[in-house]
Amino acid sequence: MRSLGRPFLLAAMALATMFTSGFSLGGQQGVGPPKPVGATPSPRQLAWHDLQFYGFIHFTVNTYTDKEWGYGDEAASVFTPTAFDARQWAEVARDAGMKGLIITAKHHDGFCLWPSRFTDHSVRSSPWKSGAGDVVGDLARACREFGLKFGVYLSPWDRNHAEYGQPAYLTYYRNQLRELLTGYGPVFEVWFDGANGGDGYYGGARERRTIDSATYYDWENTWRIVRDLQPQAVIFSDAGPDVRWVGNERGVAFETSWYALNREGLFPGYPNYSGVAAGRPDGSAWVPPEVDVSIRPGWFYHPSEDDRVASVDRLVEIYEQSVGRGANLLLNIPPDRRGLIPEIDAARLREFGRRIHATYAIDLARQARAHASEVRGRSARFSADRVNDGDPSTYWATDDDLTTGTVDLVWPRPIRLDRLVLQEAITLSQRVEAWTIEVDVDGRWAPFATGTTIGYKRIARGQPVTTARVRVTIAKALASPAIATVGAYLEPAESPAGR
Ligand code: FUL
Repeated sequence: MRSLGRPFLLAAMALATMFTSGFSLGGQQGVGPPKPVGATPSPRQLAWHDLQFYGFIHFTVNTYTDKEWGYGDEAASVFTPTAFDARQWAEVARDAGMKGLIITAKHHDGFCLWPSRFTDHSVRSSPWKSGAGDVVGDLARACREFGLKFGVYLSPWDRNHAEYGQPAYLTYYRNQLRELLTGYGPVFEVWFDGANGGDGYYGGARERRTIDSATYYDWENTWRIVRDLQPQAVIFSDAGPDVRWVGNERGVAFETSWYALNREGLFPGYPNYSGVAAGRPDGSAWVPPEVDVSIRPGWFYHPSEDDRVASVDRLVEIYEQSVGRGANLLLNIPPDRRGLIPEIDAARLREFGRRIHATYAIDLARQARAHASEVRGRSARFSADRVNDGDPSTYWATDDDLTTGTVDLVWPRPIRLDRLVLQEAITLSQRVEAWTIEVDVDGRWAPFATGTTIGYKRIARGQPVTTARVRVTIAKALASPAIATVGAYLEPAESPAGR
């Protein structure tokens, strides 16, 4: 080393500085991160994206009257769980891989699963635990015990309440919201439903009440209560502000799905929602979609649907069409009349959890070397190997003037894979509009999968293939791509159980 002399050393150090600090030989830019090109997520939304999968609990008088929408005249005496156990719900949810549970604290029928101070129409008037029970409290506790987050659904439409449709009902609704947000510990999501069918019991009036969904609820002031009391909670509704409805209940997110949305004029129950559900690349607000779907045809438990519980294959399909398209999955798992997740549903969920874990536990890309067509400012900070370093906060990026690029994964020996997972650095907004993945088969590139948007996560599923080289091409982007992850996975050989 000494014999090389001082001038050589200085030159080598200068070169090393250029490459590690990313000095661009092109010179047209520095080495800072790319700038966002539109809406970006808030910290509470980023935390929400990380959850990916959680459950919905639909449970109320409907469970006992065999209805989907109670009219509001159901006597509290019908609510008679015989073996209620919220710990069983939470245990099943955890085993399925869920990260939280959201409960219908009050559905459209108005019956409250917690002993609200503002009405007698609640568990307090039911025979269950002689009126001393609290479903919401028991679930919040069970979620804490099993490491799950806890969320609430409070139906704005209340077919029981005499004052529904008048300003006084809003006071009642907000009082209930405050009870739920102050009495049960941290809440991760508050779910505001847009449904409103008009007719109901309404304290005995038994009539049709139409409200103007755009103005009646004065949503901005209701949502402020959530911000004040649980600032970390995301607010879900057709209009966001944090999370939006995907626009269907079939368990499928849009193939091309933009997180951004123009929220102006939107509200829960917005009539032309299908026109806005996919988002838009130039939308002003970050409002990512959530896919809500039930494991059974109905949202509530019906004995007649015991043989229509989604199969494990169907659940995997739902997962890959929701989480795999950058949305979060809210899977409904309704308790039965005992107050338990039925055995058949529980078995499916556990088998599903095992299958997802077995497929995605080992990222084969970690053993590959990554190479990129370009690296932003030639900086190690944005180099190709950021896509498979196991750290989703780092990313491969190109210079600002490029909106295309390729990154290759190369393994020392061929591996077998059937899924690739792409993730964008979403703190820089959503950028990619089109990508393709090819695999090297006998020295030639063969198509594996192709798609459009990526966002938080895109699961690309193809035929199982043995290869030592994968190429991801970003073919079109709103701005220079920033790719956080390229992962490679293989679903283990099929086991017939539980399908
Ligand atoms: C809908 C409601 O009308 C259904 O009963 C269910 O709660 C679903 C999740 O949202 O709007």
